[in-house]
Amino acid sequence: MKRKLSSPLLFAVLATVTLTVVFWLGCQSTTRDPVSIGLSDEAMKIAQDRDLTPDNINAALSTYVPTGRHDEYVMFASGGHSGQVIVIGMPSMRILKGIAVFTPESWQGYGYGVQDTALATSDAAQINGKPITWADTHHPALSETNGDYDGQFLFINDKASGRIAVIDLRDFETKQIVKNPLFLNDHGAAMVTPNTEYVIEGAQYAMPLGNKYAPLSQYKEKYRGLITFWKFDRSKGRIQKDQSFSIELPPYWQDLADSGKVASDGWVFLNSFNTEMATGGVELGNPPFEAGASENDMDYLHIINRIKAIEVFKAGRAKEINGFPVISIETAVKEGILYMTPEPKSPHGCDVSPSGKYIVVSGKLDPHVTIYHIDKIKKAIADQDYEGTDEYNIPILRFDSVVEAQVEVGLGPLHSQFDNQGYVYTSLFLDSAIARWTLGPEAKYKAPEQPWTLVQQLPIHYNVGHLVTAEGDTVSPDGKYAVSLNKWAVDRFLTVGPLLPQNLQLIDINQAGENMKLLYDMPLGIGEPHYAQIIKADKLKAWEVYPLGWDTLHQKKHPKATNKGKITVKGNTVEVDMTAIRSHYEPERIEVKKGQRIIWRINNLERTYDATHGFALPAYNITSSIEPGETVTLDFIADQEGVFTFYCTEFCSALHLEMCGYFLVKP
Ligand code: K7E
Ligand code: CUA
Repeated sequence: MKRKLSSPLLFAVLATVTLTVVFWLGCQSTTRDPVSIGLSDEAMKIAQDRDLTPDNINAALSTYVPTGRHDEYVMFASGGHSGQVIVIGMPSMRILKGIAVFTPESWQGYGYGVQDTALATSDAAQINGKPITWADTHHPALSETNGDYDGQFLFINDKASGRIAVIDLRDFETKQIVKNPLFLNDHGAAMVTPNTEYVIEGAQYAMPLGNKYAPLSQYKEKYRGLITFWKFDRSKGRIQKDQSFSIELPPYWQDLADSGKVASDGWVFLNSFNTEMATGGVELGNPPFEAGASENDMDYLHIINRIKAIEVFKAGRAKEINGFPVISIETAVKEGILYMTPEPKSPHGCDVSPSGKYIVVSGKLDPHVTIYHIDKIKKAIADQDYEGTDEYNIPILRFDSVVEAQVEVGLGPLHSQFDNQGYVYTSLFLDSAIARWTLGPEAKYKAPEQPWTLVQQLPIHYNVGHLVTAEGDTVSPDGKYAVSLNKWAVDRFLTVGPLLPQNLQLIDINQAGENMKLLYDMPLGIGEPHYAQIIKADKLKAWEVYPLGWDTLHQKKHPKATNKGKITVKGNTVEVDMTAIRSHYEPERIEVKKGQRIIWRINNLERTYDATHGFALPAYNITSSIEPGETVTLDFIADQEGVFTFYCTEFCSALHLEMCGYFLVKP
C-alpha cells in the first residue's frame, strides 16, 4: 500500500535525505558546492508529482548509480531457456551484458560463421549429429579459491541436454561446452568444489545410462540417476574429460546439489524426489507424476564422499559406459562413497552454510527447512547408525541422528542463502515471500533460548524460485543485498502480451531483525533466470582490449594474425587476411569464383577501449564481432554467385558507413 505524503512528512524525509547526500558529497569532493545541488525544492516537487512515499525515496537513493559511476556488485543470472547468461550490475540492476553460451547470438558473432567459438568447435553443439541451438541454463557457478569467488571462471549447466559450459571472465566469453556422455538432462549443476578442482553435475529425470533404450516397465532395473565430477584445469581453462568420472545413482530424480566446504569439505550433498519411482502414465489411469512422485513423506538426501570416489576412480575401479568411467552403485556402497538420509518432502533446495557445518534442505511440500550437521553425519557413518537400506542396498543414516534442527519458515520453501550475520534466507514459493531465520549458534542476533528462529517474512511479487545473496555461496558471504528471482510478475509492469517478464526484486538485507526491505523491481524479459550468483565487482579483472592478434577461443596469440591485408589463392582455396581499423577494411574488394573455399581472417588492429568492429556478409548468414586486438576466422564455401556487400555492423566512427567492401562471386 502506498501512503501519500503529507507535506511536513515529505519535508522531513527530504531534509534528511538532502543532509545525508550533502554530507556524503562533502566527503567525496571538496569542489562541489552543496548549495548548487539544489536538491530540496526540486526534489520535493518531483517526489510529490510522482506520488512517492518516504520508502520509495529511500529505495531510489539506495539503487541509483549516477552516470559514469560503477555498480558495487555483479550478478550472473542464468538465462533459462534462452540458453545464455545475463550479467547485471547491482544495486542499479542494469543489464550489462548477455553472454552467449549455448544459443547463437548475432551481436557477439556467436554461431553465425565465426570458427573461433565454443559453439562452432564443440561436438557438444550437436547431439546424435543434429545441431542443438538452444539450452535451458539453470545454475551458474563462479570459480572459487579456498571457498571464495575468485572472479576467474563461470560455469553453467544446460538442464535440457546435460551439458556444462566454461566461461572465461577475462573476456566474458564461452570457451568450452561439454556434453555428458551418459545422460540427456541434468539439474544439480553447475556446482564447484572449494578450489574448483571439480565441477559437479547431478542428474534429473532418470534414464538408462548411455542414452540406451529400455521400456518403462524396466524402470527399477534399467533406469538410473547419476552424478558427474568434471575435472577442471584452471591453467588451461578447460574441463578435462579424460580425468572426469561419474557415479551411478538410483533412479530417484536427483535435484539440487551442493559441495561441502570447510567442515564438510570433501563431501557432496544431492537431494532427490520421486523416490517413489513413479513412471507416470496419467493417460493409462496411473497417478500423474505430480501425485505419484509426491506420495512419500520422505525422500533421500544423497551424501557422497568425493575424496573416496576420486580414489576409487584413480585406482581404475570404475566401469566404462560409452567410454566414460562410472563407479557403480555396488562399488560406491562397498567403498563407503554413497549414503542417504531421509529428507522431507519432495525437496528442492540443498545448501551448505558458509562454515560448512550445516546442510539446509527445503521440502516443497513441507513448511520447514531441515538442517543437518556434518559432524552428526560423519558420526552416524562411523557408527553405522543406519535405519536400513534402500532397494539398491544403499545405507540410510537415521534421520534423528543426523538432523540438527527444523525451522518452520512458511509455505513452499525452495532455496536458501546466507549472509555475514548468521541469517539464512529461504525463498517461499507458495507464500510469495522471503523468510529470514537464524542459523543456530552461528547467528549474531538471536534469542539464546531459540537459536533457530524465523525472524521475518518479506512479501515479494510473486512466487519466488531461487534467491541469491551477495557472495552467498562462499565461505564469507557479504550480506548487504539479496535478489528474489520471481517466477511470476503478473501486475508489476506494463502488460506486454501474455508472455510476461520475470521479476527480479532487489532486497536490502543490511539491517538486523525484521528489517529486510524491498528496493527495486527489475523486469527481465529474455529468458527465465533460475539461479544467479553475485560477486563483488572489484574481484573481476576483465580485459579492456585483447592483446594484438588474439585468438580469443584459446586465449593466445593467433598463429596467422597479421597487420597487413592480403589475398592468397591456393588451388581452390582463397585465403583472405583482412585488417579492420577505423574506418576501413583492407582489402576492400574480394573477388572469388563460385565453389571456392574461403578462409577469411579479420584482424582488428585497434588498441582503443571499446573500438569494436563488426562484419556482416548477407546471404551467407555470417556476422561477427571483432573486438580490439581480436583475430577471427570465417571458413565457408562461396556457393552463391553474385555481388555481396559486406559492412561493419558497429557504429565505430563518423565514417562507419564507409567501412564496407564488395565480395564478388563469379559464376
Ligand atoms: Cu528453477 Cu535451481 Cu533449476 Cu529451483 S531450479 S527455482
Ligand atoms: Cu567499424 Cu563501423
